[in-house]
Amino acid sequence: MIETKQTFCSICEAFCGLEVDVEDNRIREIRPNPNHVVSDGYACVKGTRYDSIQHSPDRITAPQKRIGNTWQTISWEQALDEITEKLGAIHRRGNPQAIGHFVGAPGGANLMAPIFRGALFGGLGSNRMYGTGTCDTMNKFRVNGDMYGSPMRLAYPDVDHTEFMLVLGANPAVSGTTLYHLPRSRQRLGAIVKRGGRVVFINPRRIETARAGEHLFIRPDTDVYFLAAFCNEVIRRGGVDKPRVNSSMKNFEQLAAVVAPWTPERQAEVTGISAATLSELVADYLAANAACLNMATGVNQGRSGTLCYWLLESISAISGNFDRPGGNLIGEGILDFATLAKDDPQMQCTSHREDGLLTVSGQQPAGMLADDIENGDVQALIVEASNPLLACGNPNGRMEKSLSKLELLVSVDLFRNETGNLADYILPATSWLERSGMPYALQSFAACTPTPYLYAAGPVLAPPPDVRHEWWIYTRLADKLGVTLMGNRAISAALKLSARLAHTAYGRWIKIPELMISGMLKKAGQPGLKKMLRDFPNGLRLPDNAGENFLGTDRVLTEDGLVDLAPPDFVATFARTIERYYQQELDNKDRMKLIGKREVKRMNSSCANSDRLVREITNYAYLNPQDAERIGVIDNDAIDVASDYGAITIPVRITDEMMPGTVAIPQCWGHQKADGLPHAKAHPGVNSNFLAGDGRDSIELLSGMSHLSGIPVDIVRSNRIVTVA
Ligand SMILES: Nc1nc2c(c(=O)[nH]1)N[C@H]1C(S)=C(S)[C@@H](COP(=O)(O)OP(=O)(O)OC[C@H]3O[C@@H](n4cnc5c(=O)[nH]c(N)nc54)[C@H](O)[C@@H]3O)O[C@H]1N2
Ligand SMILES: Nc1nc2c(c(=O)[nH]1)N[C@H]1C(S)=C(S)[C@@H](COP(=O)(O)OP(=O)(O)OC[C@H]3O[C@@H](n4cnc5c(=O)[nH]c(N)nc54)[C@H](O)[C@@H]3O)O[C@H]1N2
Ligand code: SF4
Ligand SMILES: [Mo]
Repeated sequence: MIETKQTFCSICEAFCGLEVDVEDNRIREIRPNPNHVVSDGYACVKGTRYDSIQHSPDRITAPQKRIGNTWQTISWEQALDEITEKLGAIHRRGNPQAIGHFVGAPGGANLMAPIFRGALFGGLGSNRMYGTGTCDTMNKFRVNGDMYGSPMRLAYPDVDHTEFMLVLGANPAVSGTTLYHLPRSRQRLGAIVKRGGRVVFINPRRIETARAGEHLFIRPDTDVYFLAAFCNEVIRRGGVDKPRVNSSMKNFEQLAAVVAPWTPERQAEVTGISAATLSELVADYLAANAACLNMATGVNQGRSGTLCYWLLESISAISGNFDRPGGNLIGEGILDFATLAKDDPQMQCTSHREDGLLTVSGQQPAGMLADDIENGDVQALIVEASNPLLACGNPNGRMEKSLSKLELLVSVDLFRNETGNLADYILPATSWLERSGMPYALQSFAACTPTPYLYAAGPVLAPPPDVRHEWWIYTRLADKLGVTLMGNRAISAALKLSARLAHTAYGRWIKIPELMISGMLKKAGQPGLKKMLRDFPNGLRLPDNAGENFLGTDRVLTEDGLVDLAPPDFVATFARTIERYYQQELDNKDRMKLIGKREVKRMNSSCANSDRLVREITNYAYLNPQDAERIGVIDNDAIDVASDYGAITIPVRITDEMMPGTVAIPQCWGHQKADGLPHAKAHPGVNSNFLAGDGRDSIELLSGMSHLSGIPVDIVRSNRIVTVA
């Protein structure tokens, strides 16, 4: 019998509501849920074709151990015993910090995994927690910490109530946005224009989302000059809301001094956005009754991501658009994550590594992983829901050599991806359809959304018998290692007993994730999980954020309760780097710059093995016709692309979507060695991250963010033949 179940898609942060028809524990069909309180009948093809991933014959359904170049299925007891033995040996050498963890994007959408991975590593005494957070957004957490007092005080654009919106370095129609919730993004952004407003996308590529508004090209990695000049113009035009600045902010004069040299004309020299255009944007921004700003990954991944976000938040703050409807708002979630994070030793805004580099919000820089392994600081690594081999800067393939130096590499994943293919053990984890959950904490609990709501789902499918939840895996490891979880012996003992019993005859009474989700909901005065599932299968819409609830309140978590407009580290870094980078921009005007490109049917490397999503056998380098003519190539010809770090050969596609001087290559391809992913291996493409660097010189020092966008490259026509079909 076919049963229809409601859930939400956990692939990207749009978290669209879905209806899944299930028969005999198999998906018959996945459809958008037309009644979902926010996504309202929208879902993309990655969600509706997830059956090709869920039921893939290549899924890992029991623990795997590498023996030479072959893989052997082993029992959980054997896998956990052997892993524990190796981890225990490192621990006994008195070096818990040499045990590391690396989490990828899907790990962020899993509500329980972070709690238990944090508990295990806290108990072990290791803070070597890396992740792709330093590939996408750690700069924002750094700014939040310094300006508002907690990494999790995260502002979002109030899209549905704004009259003017500027979007830098994001492509919501393809990506589903990041760090705020905007399903049906194209319609909702387009609605701003329909109600008489403006939406302007600033991007080196004329992106898919640009159809919802206007588009301006910007030279990659020059946003800091645009934003500095924008801020300066706001001040020069008298756009500062002085009473608010005086009553709830500090260090305005320092901010004004920092941006003072940056005129519209000076920024135009490097950004490609004319002085007149910038001035007109500022005028409209100030004239609008409500105006908001947003920047995302394309800017975050530049060399000045933290400075850019500081300037963006400062513009919003001083112009009176911050904390007002239609501007940039800070959500009042049902849980105050910002206060929790501030007091959590694993999440504090910054802490120093021995080499002087910073971790932000507890995350080590992914760009330092290879160095840290090579100098012995990391000897064992548990990779959860990630594929760092393709995702991270990998100068000429260095990452593979570094990972192979580990004493122990464990991958917790649904598949044997490229990184897992190098591992000693693969532990099979549940998919989002196999667990109870709520949309990513920031959107549901912290209300980083113009449409606050709560949603919860139970499991849609039963996992294969030997597939396990992360909470179980980390708790069993803690048990075998003799580590206390959550610093509390009683809770730790109860969790360990639950994990021991979870897959015995008593298992059906063990509901740890469900208990915890219910507990969180009830603590916040909301209905528990059972009631949510029964009474609100389409979600529970909460009241809109009316604004005026942050500035001047105790929600500002800085010591003096004031928003800091000029954190000293930011001012110093601006002074140290910005003129120097400006000169480099002027000197290298003719050099091409590389950016990434997300594709609708691929989620990083995660969909690469789906025959229903990926049909092309390679990715392409996208070039403007002018550049193509100069290089002497037509569609499908190959080019050699070289950076200071590596070189690749890739076929081209020519399009006037690209800004002249910029090449876009979709990232997270390059599946030549994907022995566990046969469809991906037959559709391999090229890993553009061979062109990205790693180590200290390739990370942004304020936040540990990897420099993955705006990389200078040289391109020539290639003599090598590449296959495109
Ligand atoms: N379909 C799909 N959806 C995804 C993903 C995916 O792989 N596929 N990945 C998910 C993940 S992990 C994340 S973090 C989010 C990211 O979500 P977004 O932040 O929206 O990421 P992108 O779509 O890469 O958009 C970045 C944009 O920045 C532009 N850009 C590059 N360099 C610069 C620059 O220097 N300045 C400016 N102004 N723009 C620049 C690029 O052209 C690109 O359009 O998307 C998520 N959603
Ligand atoms: N040049 C360039 N490089 C980039 C980027 C860019 O814009 N340009 N973007 C960067 C960004 S923002 C990111 S986030 C990274 C993406 O890199 P990652 O975060 O590493 O994401 P994926 O490559 O998709 O790998 C995710 C893995 O998780 C597994 N998985 C899926 N669901 C689950 C689950 O529920 N549980 C477990 N245990 N495993 C699961 C998948 O099978 C897959 O193997 O790439 C980064 N790299
Ligand atoms: S937009 Fe994102 S959340 Fe919605 S269906 Fe597609 S992948 Fe899933
Ligand atoms: Mo990401």
